[in-house]
Amino acid sequence: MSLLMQGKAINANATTTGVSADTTFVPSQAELQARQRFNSERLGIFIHWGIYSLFGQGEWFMNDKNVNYKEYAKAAEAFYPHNFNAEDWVKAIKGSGAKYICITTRHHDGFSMFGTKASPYNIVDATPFKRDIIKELSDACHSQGINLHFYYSLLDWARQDYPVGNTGHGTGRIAGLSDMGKYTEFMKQQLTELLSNYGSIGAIWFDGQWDHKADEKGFHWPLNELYSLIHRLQPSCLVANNHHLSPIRGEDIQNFERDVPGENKAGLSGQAVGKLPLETCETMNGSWGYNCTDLKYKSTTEIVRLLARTAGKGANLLLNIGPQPDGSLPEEALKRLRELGVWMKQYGETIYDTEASEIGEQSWGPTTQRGKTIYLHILKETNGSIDVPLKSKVKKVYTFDGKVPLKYTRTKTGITINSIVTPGTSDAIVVVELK
Ligand code: H79
Repeated sequence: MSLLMQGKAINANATTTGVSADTTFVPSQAELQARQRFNSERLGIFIHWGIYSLFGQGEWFMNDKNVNYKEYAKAAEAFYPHNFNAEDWVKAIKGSGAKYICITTRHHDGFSMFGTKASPYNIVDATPFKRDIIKELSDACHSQGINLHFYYSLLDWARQDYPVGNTGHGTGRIAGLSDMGKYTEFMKQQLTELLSNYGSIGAIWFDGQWDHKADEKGFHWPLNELYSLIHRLQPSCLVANNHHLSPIRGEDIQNFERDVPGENKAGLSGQAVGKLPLETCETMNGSWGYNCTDLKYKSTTEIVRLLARTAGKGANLLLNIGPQPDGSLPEEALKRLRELGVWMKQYGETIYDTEASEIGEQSWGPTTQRGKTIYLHILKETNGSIDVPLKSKVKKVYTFDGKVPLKYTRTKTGITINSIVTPGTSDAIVVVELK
């Protein structure tokens, strides 16, 4: 925790990002406090919603099927999510035990899901629905008491002024019309709106920086400008950037896409784990935006285990839902929110406001710690005992459920706990109290 309080704990790594970092940046007190708040929350819900939901093939549909941006825009004219109810969304999400919501305000397709004066291509001006769903959601979040974060794409497959990068080559933009200065002004205007019209915002979550590689001559992401604008408009608003690289100054969160920090199974998160608050984002099924052919949802048990594993690394889990074109959340997602809520009510104490313990992750599962209390999350079948490497002296060992004392013996490297009954539950939790 204490490291989070030090400005110098930020890893300045400008050379690998193609971005000129502000080496003089020092986070404000409000920002440092917000990092601590974020770092205690442990569970957030990600929402990927845009006009792409109408196509039912995820948020990369425009790129994947090389849809001309003018044809794609016709979906806006048919976007009328009559079942959207922000209060219901927030109630269901809060019920899961999540402490924050991160929603796509504008994804790579370039469509703004909020009322913006920077472009007519937005939910208020370009759809028959005409409602600012971000406004409705922010009102519901503030009244129900849950933090709201904004996803914001740095790349845009529909704007001529955005210099074409590694993606969106088949969306009909004419080369030679790019103007990064103009595009930067557009982003700054939108970020100003997002941080002026929707109350207090917990974080801006950037994505898409990887669309331009560092070595491309003449191209520079204006991150300094964007970050300092955010810090100036809302000093407690955190900056996250899902660039799959080490964080640079001005950022507050290190993101890992589809991976527990330190693992790189999905291939997007090879960067070293740093000292900033950590966040893993992952889908409930296999898609971010609504995908009508993807009904392969993770079980609640799998999600609970992922949550225990991310918490065991000292990271938050940002768990995604892709709302349907009518504005409702898929029933399978609602079911998991309810089931997660039941689990968090009972076991949240072992997740919220914890940190990675000195034990780390063992063959039987991850561990979390608050003060002198360590929680062993036993996720795998054991043969009746587990070895726990431990330097500190032990006061008591007992089951979290029912507080039943467990016998243990000292070993050279720690303790061996006997009479471990691995249950049929998602996570058998044993508490170790240190002296
Ligand atoms: O918003 C969700 C996704 O749409 C977005 N991030 C999550 C949170 C996302 N975009 N891309 N990806 C996820 C996968 C990244 C693929 C990449 Fe590449 C591989 C980026 C860089 C290497 C392929 C090659 C795409 C661009 C270049």
